Amino acid sequence: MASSLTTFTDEARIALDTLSGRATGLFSPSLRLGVTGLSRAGKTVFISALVHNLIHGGRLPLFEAQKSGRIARAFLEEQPDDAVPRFQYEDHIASLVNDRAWPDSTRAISELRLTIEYESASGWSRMFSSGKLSVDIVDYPGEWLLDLPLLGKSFGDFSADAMEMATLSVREDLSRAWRAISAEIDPDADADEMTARRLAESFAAYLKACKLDERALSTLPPGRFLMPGDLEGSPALTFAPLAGLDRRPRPGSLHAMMERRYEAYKTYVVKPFFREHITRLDRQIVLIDAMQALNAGPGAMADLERAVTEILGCFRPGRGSFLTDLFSRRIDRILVAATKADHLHHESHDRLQAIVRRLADRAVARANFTGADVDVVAMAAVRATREGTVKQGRETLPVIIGTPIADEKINGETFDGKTETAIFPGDLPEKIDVVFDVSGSDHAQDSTEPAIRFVRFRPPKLERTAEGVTLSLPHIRLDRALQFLIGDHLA
Ligand SMILES: Nc1nc2c(ncn2[C@@H]2O[C@H](COP(=O)(O)OP(=O)(O)OP(=O)(O)O)[C@@H](O)[C@H]2O)c(=O)[nH]1
Ligand SMILES: [Mg+2]
Repeated sequence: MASSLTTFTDEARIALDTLSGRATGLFSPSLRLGVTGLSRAGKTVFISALVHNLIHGGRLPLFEAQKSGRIARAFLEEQPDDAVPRFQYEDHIASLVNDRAWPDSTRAISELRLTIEYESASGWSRMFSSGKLSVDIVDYPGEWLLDLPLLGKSFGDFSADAMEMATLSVREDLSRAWRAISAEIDPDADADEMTARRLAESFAAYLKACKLDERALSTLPPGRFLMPGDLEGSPALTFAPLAGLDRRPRPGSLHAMMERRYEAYKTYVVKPFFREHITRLDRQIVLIDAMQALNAGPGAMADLERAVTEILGCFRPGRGSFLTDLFSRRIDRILVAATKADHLHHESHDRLQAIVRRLADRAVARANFTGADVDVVAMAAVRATREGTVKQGRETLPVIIGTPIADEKINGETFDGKTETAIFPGDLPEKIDVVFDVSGSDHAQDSTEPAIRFVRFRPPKLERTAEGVTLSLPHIRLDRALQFLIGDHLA
């Protein structure tokens, strides 16, 4: 009797929660915006700059609601999810603005609620709508997202795919040590913890090597191998793909052990993450570090394209995909954004955008993907450079001017982190085909001079008005990104 009473009250409470949830949804609409990208792509900087510009009324001419003066106020509110770490906006801004240093790497999920009070554009909706929109911004590692395809793969498929990727020319040397260890191992031998650990560690070392700067390769799953968080050392992270799997695992064998751990990884890591976070998103921005991939050559570009293809496939799986059933809401707009465009002179910004467009179009065509609007932008969430010209003989060269970070080098010169320097960044090619042409990749990677000269700059010194008020962070096309991601909800 007592237990059925509890059940009744519980159910009643759930029903009430749902009702009040609906009611809140009605009076204060909210929009969940996912921000992802592989590590160092620029997620933290993007969110910080976006929020800072909205709160401080930054210059956003392409963001219609702001341009037409309809935004009354934007402010931070308590986020709705108590169990998710808060995006530490104040810390990141302090480091960007006060220290002129880039914020620390974040490497996990975090969330922030930004509420915008606005006036509706049409008189009709002004009468009915509350003019308040809460944007829940969720920052999460792209590496975790790339785990999603694992849900549809058996341990055998996962192993076969990993082996195939490992022997591609861009990865073949990095994976050699792991492949050597794995070749000596008999999957049918008795399960042994030390063997499992040795395999998992060498596999993780290979994945980490792929990420290093000069290679700039995007990662392969499992994503938590690079960012284990509190799962470090747990059995669910102590496995690796195996070579030569041609039959069902014998109970008690290494094969059986690895398979069980792989399934545990899917159950305890991958599924909860998607259920709790990804399936609730409305809008998504995917940040890519195209500059770094361009610098590393066509092999890295092809690899980036593969990662974007997989990422897009996760958001809007087409019919017949096992992922379709997992989604409760549907993402209807996705923006693929190349950040750090302030490393190029503005004449090259459109070329960078064209490169991203090509990459995204091909990714959309290849991914099993339906429905959502996909747009692209070349932008800089925080513009660290200004533009100028330098006379060299008779020529006038377009340059970018900024303060290179201490210990950055160009042509043998090492910077001290204090001096402003003009740099001729080079141009992106007019014909964008060459940056995708893998057939010429050996040549491109061998050539000592990359097409663009790339140094990292410190964040900019912020201008102050005559009254001593600090202006908001400068950017390139951040307003265009904002318009696409949330503009229609402020109409
Ligand atoms: N010049 C310039 N550099 C940028 C910009 N955005 C990011 N960067 C550089 O890229 C680095 C990584 O940016 P983050 O925003 O920390 O990247 P993240 O994706 O949050 O990285 P993780 O937290 O490690 O996953 C920064 O430390 C900057 O050096 C930008 O708009 N302009
Ligand atoms: Mg971050």
